[in-house]
Amino acid sequence: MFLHFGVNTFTDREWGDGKESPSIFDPARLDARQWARTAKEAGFRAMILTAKHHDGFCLWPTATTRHSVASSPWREGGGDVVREFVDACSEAGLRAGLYLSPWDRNHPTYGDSPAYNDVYAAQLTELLTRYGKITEVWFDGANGEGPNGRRQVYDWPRVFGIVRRLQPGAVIFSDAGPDVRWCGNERGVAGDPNWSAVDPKIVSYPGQSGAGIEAALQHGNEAGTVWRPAEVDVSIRPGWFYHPAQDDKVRTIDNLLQLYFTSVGRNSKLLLNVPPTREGLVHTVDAARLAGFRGARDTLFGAPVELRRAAFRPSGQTGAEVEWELARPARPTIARLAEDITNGQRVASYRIEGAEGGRWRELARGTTIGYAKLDRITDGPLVRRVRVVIERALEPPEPVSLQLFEAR
Ligand code: FUL
Repeated sequence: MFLHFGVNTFTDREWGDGKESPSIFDPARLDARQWARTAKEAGFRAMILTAKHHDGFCLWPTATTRHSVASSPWREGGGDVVREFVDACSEAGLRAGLYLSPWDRNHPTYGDSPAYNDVYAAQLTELLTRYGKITEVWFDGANGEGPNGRRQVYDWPRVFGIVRRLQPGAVIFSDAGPDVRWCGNERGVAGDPNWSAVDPKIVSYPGQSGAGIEAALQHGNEAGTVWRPAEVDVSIRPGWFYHPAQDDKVRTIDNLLQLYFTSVGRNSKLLLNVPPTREGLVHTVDAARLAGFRGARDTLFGAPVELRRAAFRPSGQTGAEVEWELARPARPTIARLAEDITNGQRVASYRIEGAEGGRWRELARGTTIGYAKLDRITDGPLVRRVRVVIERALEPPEPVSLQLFEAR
């Protein structure tokens, strides 16, 4: 779960200009445990907080600027949102991640490249040394000019090096990874196909734009040499920050399910943004939708079909069939395929077929599989046997695994 929170929450804006007074930051009932409880109950495994957005306001008391919670009335200037966030994560058994915007519309050094790069490095160092284990660090691609049109040149190798040194276990997210890549849009839709490998020369720094970038982020590259799976970030509301006028525009349960199928179901990870309110709480509408989303997933995946693997038949160099028998005849509504990604990702196209007696009927077809591929089977037949026909693989295929679910 992604949490966008900061001065924009109080000004009703999406991008602050850095001129906000810290005096507006005063979330009267801020309760990071409520965020964590909501996330945990909905089945999330990690939370990522905007420690600093483009406006430059820091949610922790930093030595690098006065533009922070320390200058706000909240907890009389003695508060630390990042601390409360990481503590709530660890109490709830959730992993903690942080977003630190490189673009900073407040800091006076911004645009003076070496000076600001030192500030940014110091901010990152504070975040990665004071708060225990951080499992993901999120680097945004959005980037604008500093005062007087000065263009800030970031030092990405230095930034990534700081994360590696201070939190060697953390996953680094950006358009250009190095560990996890942006999926290329904010609509919640990973590419089809979606390869976890990329050609690192195509998107080489965060915020790069131009022809072919979006497609490279969406699809990865079947001939890619670097493993950089896609992450899908999308908001439960039209905006990333909380706006009261959007309380009736929170995504429906059906819409959230669709997102699940176009992200997790396409070999990606879902990072769903749920922005806290001005009070500092997840809104009741959002919390109710998340609970409904969880319930809907429990129903959809609640009745697994018992399968017994019957055969694995390689065909040629790049094809294969994997066949299963059902313990009893069933009418599956969802198929979940997985490759053993410790051996990379190989399948480029497949179909799933089922048979009751003799004739095989197509239930679903697709391109890449990866760690997870979900297919919905609508109006499918009753079947006693199923098979996955791997039509094309990059290397001789390994047996894929299959789970089937029935409607409850
Ligand atoms: C974008 C930012 O400009 C948005 O405000 C938001 O943080 C989104 C996740 O990334 O690049």
